Amino acid sequence: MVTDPKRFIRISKALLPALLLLSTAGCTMTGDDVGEATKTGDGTLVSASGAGLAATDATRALAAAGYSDPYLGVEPTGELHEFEFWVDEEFVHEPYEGMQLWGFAFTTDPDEPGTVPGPEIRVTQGDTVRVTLHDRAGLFPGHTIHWHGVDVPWKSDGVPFVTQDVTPKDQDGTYTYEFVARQAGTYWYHCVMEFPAHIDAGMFGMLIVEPQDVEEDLPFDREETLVFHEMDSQLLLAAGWAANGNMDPDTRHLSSNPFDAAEGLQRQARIAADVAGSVTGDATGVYGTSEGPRDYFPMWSARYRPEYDTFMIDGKSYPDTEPVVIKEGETLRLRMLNAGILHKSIHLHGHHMLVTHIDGYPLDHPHWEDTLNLAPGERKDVYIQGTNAGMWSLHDHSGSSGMGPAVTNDYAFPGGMETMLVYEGFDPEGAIPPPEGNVTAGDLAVYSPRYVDR
Ligand SMILES: [Cu+2]
Repeated sequence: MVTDPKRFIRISKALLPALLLLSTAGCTMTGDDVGEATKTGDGTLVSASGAGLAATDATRALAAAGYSDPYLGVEPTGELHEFEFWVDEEFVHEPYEGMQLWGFAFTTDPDEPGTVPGPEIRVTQGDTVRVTLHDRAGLFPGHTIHWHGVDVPWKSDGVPFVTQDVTPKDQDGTYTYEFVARQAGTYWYHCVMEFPAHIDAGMFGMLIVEPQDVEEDLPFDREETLVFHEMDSQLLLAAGWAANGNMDPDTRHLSSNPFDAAEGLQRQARIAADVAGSVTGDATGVYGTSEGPRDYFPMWSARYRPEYDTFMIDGKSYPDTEPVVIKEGETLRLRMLNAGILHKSIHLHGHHMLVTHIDGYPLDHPHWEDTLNLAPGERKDVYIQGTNAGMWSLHDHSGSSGMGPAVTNDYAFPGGMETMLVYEGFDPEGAIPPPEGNVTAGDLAVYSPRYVDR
């Protein structure tokens, strides 16, 4: 069966005492009848594994009022989706032309390079997901996968040193995660090792769980996903250089501001010291003389002090971001994820966005926004209606002290977390043509020809 979140009517606190009296009946249930009981909100409770749960009076009263997870009663479909994941530790990241960085990326084929974001996992609510991570950790301390927002069995939660070993040499270099995807909606997965360094380097992807009954969702014509995340290019250049010997911070780095050079050199020296310590396993090098070695595991985690200067949507920075396409008259569902650790403020020009889901769950009352907060780790689904043909900027409006504004590449506007909502078949006559010859930051402010060509 499928629970219907829309039927979950929240009952006011005033009714709680009455419900408390009504809900004192026996509370232990079998797995067969808990689903229906949850749906009707009669005070029974289902555990994350789908089994009935003996709950306290307080817990049952809250459940009776509708405050229990409507998805936990969803029964498994019996459908199994198996995936094999590897980590590409020599991933060459090219967020925009002229900027190549070293990174980590997931791949489902050990002979193919990884991708950022990683492979999208899309299953139906109630399906079983089984992912085997092949951790070929060589220089680096290993990886895990956390299923962000999904209520998985605890041994599948991917928290290093808590739910699993991290350098699983004693497990044939693999670790298997398995769970029933009971929660419908927009979720994601990411490595937790040395958080957030491995995520910044590219270790994340979308996990989308379709409802068993599509009628549960508001209708839409077209769907897109957008993942926002940021990097410290200097740190990754220096780390790649130290680890692989093939990333030269001087030649790979496209600096648009010569006055940054002195600061850049200082940062490289600082990073090189941190990374050299990490790669050689020399804890003294990692932690320096002021802190001294620490006495809990692992001693060899690198210092990570990012100064973000590279801002990406789906692993690309403007003008290399992919446009979002819509057709006049249709409704687009946009699933947005903030995989980075900076707050985002997503602004769409020319339209308002109907916010329908937060963290996978449908809102009781969807609402309209034009500037949408997206906290680190958060997902928001919005519906956009094609009511205003043209080319419209869709970008992060934020920036914070010490970091670049999000619409810059290496601190120069325009770039970063910027893309365009483009109408299919729209005649771009009147769009400003790209300049000839040398492209300055100001010149780049015009729309890229790649958008006009579509
Ligand atoms: Cu990792």
